Amino acid sequence: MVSKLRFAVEFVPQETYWQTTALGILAEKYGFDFCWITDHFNNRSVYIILSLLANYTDQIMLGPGVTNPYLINPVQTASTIMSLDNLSGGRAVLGIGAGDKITLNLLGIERDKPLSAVKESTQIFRTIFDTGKIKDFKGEVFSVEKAKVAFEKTGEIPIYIGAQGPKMLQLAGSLGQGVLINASHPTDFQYAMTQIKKGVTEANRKLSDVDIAAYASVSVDKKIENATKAATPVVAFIVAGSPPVVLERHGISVESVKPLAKALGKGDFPTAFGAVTDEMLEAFCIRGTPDECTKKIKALEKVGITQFVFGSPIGPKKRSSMELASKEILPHFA
Ligand code: F42
Repeated sequence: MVSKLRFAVEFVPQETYWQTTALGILAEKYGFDFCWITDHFNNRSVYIILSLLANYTDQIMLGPGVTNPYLINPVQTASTIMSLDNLSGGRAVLGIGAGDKITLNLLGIERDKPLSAVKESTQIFRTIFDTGKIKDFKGEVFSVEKAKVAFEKTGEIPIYIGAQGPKMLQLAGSLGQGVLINASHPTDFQYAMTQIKKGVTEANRKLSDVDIAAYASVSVDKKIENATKAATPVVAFIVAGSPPVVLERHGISVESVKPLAKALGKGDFPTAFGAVTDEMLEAFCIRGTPDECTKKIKALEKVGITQFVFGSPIGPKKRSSMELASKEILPHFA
């Protein structure tokens, strides 16, 4: 089978701007096709880092993965992404999602009607990207009387919807050029594919119109112990934040997660990380040697993904794990 899988990296901009920029430059050199930067107000600015990356790279696609419609009005986001598109010579992609409930709540923002907010944002983005303006838009969450952007985009700007829930996945199937699914196990993707297909069918589109991305938690190293050690804290946070339906899908009881979540809540990291089981690691990340990771990525490709994102932690050391992936994983999909 000829693989059509494309590869991406995800960076959380917690390091200095120059460290993340250097990693992005290396990601391009190592052959990754996309660089997604996460967006949370408590980290460094997603758009400042994307601008730097646009300046210091030539080929890799760049975008927020994902921004949300609650902190920034979608018209402003459309204009910002078109600016990034200009700056990067047509390499901008836009990831949009409902936003992280916990960080939004800290600002007193309720995620009111998340499905409508993401749907209407996507409609606003598409209209502005395609025509440079929008008029008389009346949705449930947003209304735009008249807005015109005074410049044109450089390339096509695909919109990716970050989705886990059934309705959001269906929305991505019906409206998105892509979907970013925060998961790492084939069982979650089988479920997601069913929902995406529903959306595709309803909108009279083809499945191949949607780039289906596994936004996975990955830890690759030559030694499994090192890979596991780096993955454990990330998996602890994923498990604590997973809805019961997702835990149950992997045979993990809600009861068994309570001590872990309680320890995390108190900032008792040794106890929380110590409560991470092999079962949890298997369900919520792809970890191991390059060969082990390759097998797991191939299993996801079989289910139907078309983009694979090396998400946090990537490995014990991001730079060397990206290089390892580039030399020993990506060639299996060439
Ligand atoms: N969030 C961030 O804040 N920053 C990031 O950098 C980020 C990256 C990211 C990458 C990939 C990814 O998949 C998600 C990512 N997220 C990030 C999280 C993202 O922002 C969302 O929080 C996450 O995807 C969860 O969204 P969800 O798809 O599970 O959707 C939620 C909101 C949900 O409840 N969905 C339901 C569903 O079935 O899909 C729909 C709920 C519904 O129908 N709501 C009604 C409506 O109109 O919206 C209202 C119902 C009512 O009673 O009010």
